Parts: sequence; C-alpha cells; structure tokens
Amino acid sequence: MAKSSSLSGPEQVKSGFVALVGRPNAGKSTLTNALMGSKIAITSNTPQTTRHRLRAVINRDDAQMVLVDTPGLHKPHDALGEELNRSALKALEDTDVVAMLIDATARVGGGDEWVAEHVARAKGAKRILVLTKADIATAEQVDKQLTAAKKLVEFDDVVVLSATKEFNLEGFYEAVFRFLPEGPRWFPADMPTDQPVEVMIAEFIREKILRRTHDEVPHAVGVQVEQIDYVKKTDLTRIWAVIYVERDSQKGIIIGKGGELIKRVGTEARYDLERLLGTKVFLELTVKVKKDWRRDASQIRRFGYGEGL
Ligand SMILES: Nc1nc2c(ncn2[C@@H]2O[C@H](COP(=O)(O)OP(=O)(O)OP(=O)(O)O)[C@@H](O)[C@H]2O)c(=O)[nH]1
Ligand SMILES: [Mg+2]
Repeated sequence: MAKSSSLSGPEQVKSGFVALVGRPNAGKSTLTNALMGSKIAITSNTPQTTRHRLRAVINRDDAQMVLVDTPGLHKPHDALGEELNRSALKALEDTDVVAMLIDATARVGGGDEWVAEHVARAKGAKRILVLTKADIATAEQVDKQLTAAKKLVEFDDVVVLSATKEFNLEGFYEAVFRFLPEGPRWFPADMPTDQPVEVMIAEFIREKILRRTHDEVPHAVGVQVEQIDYVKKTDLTRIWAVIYVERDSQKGIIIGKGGELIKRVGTEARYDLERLLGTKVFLELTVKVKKDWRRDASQIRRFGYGEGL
C-alpha cells in the first residue's frame, strides 16, 4: 500500500528507541555521551553510577535515534539496588532495539547471563551485542569475549567499539539505523534529553563526588538541588545543593581536611555546570546526614532515583 504523502503528515524518518543495558560499569553512559557528542549522562568507574533511566536524542537528517541509558543490572543489596534494576528493566518493555553492552575486559559470567535472560524477553526488539572498551582489550580478549557473549542469547548484529577513543561509533549507529522503523521524530530537535535541568545539575555534582571517593562512600551519596536562581544582569546562575550521606563519618570524608574535598568537588562541578548552562555559576554545597536512606523507598523516590518522584 502506498504511503501517505509527506506533504500532509509529519516527515517520516528512521525513528525509534534504543535501550542500552548491561552490567554496571560496562560503559553505557560513556557510549551515550560519545554518540551524543556532549555530556548528558554521568560516568565513573564506581559500579551503579547511573541511578535513573534517561533519554538522549540523536537527530540526523534521515533519522532520530532515542538512546535510553539505564542503571547497570546487578544483584541488589538494598532498596536502592532493587529500584535501579526495576528502572533498567522498564527500558526493555517497549523498545525497537536493545543494545546489550559487555566490557571486553571483564569476563562474561553469571551477571551477563542474567541480563541476557531479560534481553531475550524483550519481544519484537532487535538485539545488538556491543563489546565495549576495545581500546584496552587485546585481539585475543575480544575474540574470546565474542565467542562467550554470542552464547548468551541470539543477537541480530554485533559491534565492537571504544566510546572513549571514539572507535567504531559509526558502526553502532549503522547497526541501529538498519533496525529502526520509519516514523515521525518523537522529540523536538532542540530537546537533547528528557532530564529536567535540576536533575542534571544534581547528577553532575554527584559525579564529581563519585570520582573522588571510594568504597562505600560513593554509594551512600545522594544529591538534591534546593534552589536555582538566574541573575540576568551578571549572567550568573546561583545554585544551592545538598549532598546527603548516610553517616557522620561519611560527612567528614566528603568535606575533607579543612574542607578541601568539597572545595574540589565544587570547582569541578562548576566547570561542567557552566558548560551545561552556558552561564557563570555560583555553587553552594552543604553536606547533611540522612541515615540509611538507601533502604527507604520514599527517600529514594525523593531523590528521583529509579522510577523517580
Ligand atoms: N578504556 C575505556 N574505558 C571506558 C570505555 N567506556 C567506558 N569506559 C570507562 O568505564 C567506566 C564505566 O563507564 P560508565 O559509562 O560509567 O559505565 P556504565 O555502564 O554507565 O555504568 P553504570 O551506570 O554503573 O551501570 C568509566 O570509568 C569509563 O571511563 C571505553 O570505551 N574505553
Ligand atoms: Mg551509567
């Protein structure tokens, strides 16, 4: 049957959703940013960096690809972990393509098998195996990983890439493009993400803490933006945010000796925020204790983690 004329309905392009799933640390958020060409998602080598599903919209002349970055799927230890998994699995419910990411340098194992079981249940979606971090893997490692990963579930295509070195991003793009249906652009061209600006600000701050702390501390941190004021006269955005931790000892670590760590976090966050907002930024950070918030569903929701508010 002939398609209706493009003179009447909206322009038809290749258009659809691509869920990026995988174990924590596989490189989902780094790939999201690399494909976007700008920072949308926070990244760090702490597992469970990403705490909510987020969309990043890539517009090209012939396509609109909506990437859905998700929290890493893992064995949960608390209410937060359960919420993160729930949020990630939801991305599989109604997607055109599922990209299952596997770190080329981390042995394929039970965690990947569990992810693959869920990928297999995403009915109607095309499946792409994405082997990440090819820049730090040997050819032998890549071969071994591919052989092991291909046994997990039947994939429709395979891409080996490096997000940090921007190697073969086009290969990923082409693989997805091939599987996208025709349709309208679902998002306006000037909307690169569905994340509200206060969420992005809180996340950018949290990223700096994740990158400067270790062990349990990064997991115990939650950030909330309390107020944002834009002063037109001086082109300055004033931001007040609270960093929550679970214990007094963690509060001491975040503040650091003589306030050194929090000062650094503030400086690093301000740099990113100025680029995000396109204005100068004044950032006031306070650290507070919210005991065991990761076990409390209502607190988790208040932070906007998992399925959010
Ligand atoms: N060498 C190298 N490192 C990478 C690459 N992609 C990601 N990384 C690193 O791997 C770590 C984890 O990356 P993320 O993008 O935060 O991983 P993620 O899958 O989003 O992790 P979660 O949000 O915790 O599920 C970071 O330290 C990245 O810099 C890559 O292509 N090459
Ligand atoms: Mg992530």
